[in-house]
Order: sequence, then structure tokens, then C-alpha cells
Amino acid sequence: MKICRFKTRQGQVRIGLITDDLELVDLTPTVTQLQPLLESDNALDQLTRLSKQNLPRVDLAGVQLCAPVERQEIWAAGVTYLRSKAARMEESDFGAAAYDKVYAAERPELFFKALAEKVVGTGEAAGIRRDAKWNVPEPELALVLNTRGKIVGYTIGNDMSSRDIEGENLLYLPQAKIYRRSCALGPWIQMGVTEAAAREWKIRLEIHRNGASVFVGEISVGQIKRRFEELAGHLFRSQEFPHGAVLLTGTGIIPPDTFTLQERDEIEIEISGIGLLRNTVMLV
Ligand code: DO4
Ligand code: MG
Repeated sequence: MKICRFKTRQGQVRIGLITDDLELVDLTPTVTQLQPLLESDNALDQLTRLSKQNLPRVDLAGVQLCAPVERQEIWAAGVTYLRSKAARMEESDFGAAAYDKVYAAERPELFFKALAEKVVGTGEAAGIRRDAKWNVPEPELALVLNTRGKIVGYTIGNDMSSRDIEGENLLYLPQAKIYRRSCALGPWIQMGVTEAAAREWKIRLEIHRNGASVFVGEISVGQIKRRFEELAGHLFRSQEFPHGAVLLTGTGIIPPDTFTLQERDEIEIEISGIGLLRNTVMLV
């Protein structure tokens, strides 16, 4: 089951259910927000019932999808794939030992990424910092967590990062990671999938420049070192999220060190069990 937020031509945000044949059912006469569905213990039954009702259907190709978040805080895990640990250790003399240690430690690296209102959705521009020289997308599976810390769905995340700023000094991590348009999520939330099934998914990143493909990479979700519940459990330790949270699970696809994003590049992130998140690049 896929649920989304979408915008009408009049600019009104509505809630939709996407059927297996990619038809969009407008749930808004009955459901006006995602959060009650994410909190409900029987959301899938509720959505199945709604899909059988005579609700308006809209052509998915003709709607603007919005980022599938309302008021959740967005957080991210780091160094969860061996590939990410190796790349960070190379990028930073200063922080190499920290990355090495955190990969193996009991406590994962978790950092705040964005407020929901700052997240961009599919079709919107993602940002690269104008004071950075080495900018990359980080394609990541994102866990959608309700207020009780339960994983209720998955979406696609892009943890846009400035690697030169991050590599210069670990204390600059928030500036490398948190800036205008640095977080993209979408296109929708995939519900009703177990962790075991999600671990079978593949993540694929492709970057286009002037119509040509300039980078392609792929990784299996199963290569994430930590269990999703372990990551979610750490996030909710001594914390509360009154609107729920979204947790990006780290990247395992790292473009070569000679690669940096440029304005107008097109980033496509596909996760086999979810869909496609597409963003153009804007200098911010
Ligand atoms: O500590 C650096 C950030 C790591 C990260 O964002 C990732 O591994 O995805
Ligand atoms: Mg990341």
C-alpha cells in the first residue's frame, strides 16, 4: 500500500492512496492527514476499505506529489554500510578514527537532518551549497516511524552532503548536512512491508548532466549493517517525537572522489520496492 500527499491545481494539499496499477485515489473526503494513518494499528485494513469505496480517482501522471511528511523531524543514520565507512575515512585525516569506531560501536551515528517543512519532494530542486566544492547526493532508504517509534512505512531519502566541509573537520558536519533544500523525500510512503522484505530491495542512483548519464551506482538494502529496529530504538532513547519521525538509514553508494554535483544535474534514486525520487540540482 502506498500513501502520498499531492497538490491540486488550486494549490490544496490532499492525501492519496496509490493502487497497484498506479492510479491515485483521493482520500481527502475521509482522510485529511497522514499522521492518523501512521498512528493507527489497522491502517492497512482501513486503506483496503477506502480503496473499495467510490472515492475520486486522479491520473497520477498529472498530479504534483509533495514530500510525504507533515510535522515529523527528519533524522539520519551514518556509516551504516562498509562502503560509507571506507569513503569517510579516506576523505578525512582528522575524522578517520571516529568513522572507523562508529561503524563497529554499539551506539550508531544519528544526526538531525531537517524539519518537515524544509524537505523537498520529488520533482523539486535539491540544493548544493555555494560555499562547498564537493557536493554529492546520498541515496538512502528512509524509515517512517510513528510517535511510538514503530516502523510503519518506508520512503526514499536523499541526504545531500558537502563532502569537503564534512572532511575538513567533523565539527562541521551539521553545515555539511543541514542547509536549504538538503533533504529530499518521496515519492510516497510504502506501508505494510517487513524489514526482511525491505532488505531484499535494491537502491539505484543515476545522475544525468545535459541529458547524459554521468554516474550510476547500485547497492542492496541488505548490506546495511544494523537492524532497522536497532536504529529506530536508538533514535527514540531519551527522546520523544510528538509528530513521529523519519530516519534515513545511511548511504552505500558513493560516487568517485573526482565527482561533484553541478547546478541543473538530475538525480534519480530508485528503490525497487518503493518507486523513484527525482530532483534537479539548485545552487543555494
Ligand atoms: O558522518 C558522516 C555522515 C554519514 C552519512 O550520512 C552516511 O553514511 O550516509
Ligand atoms: Mg547519509
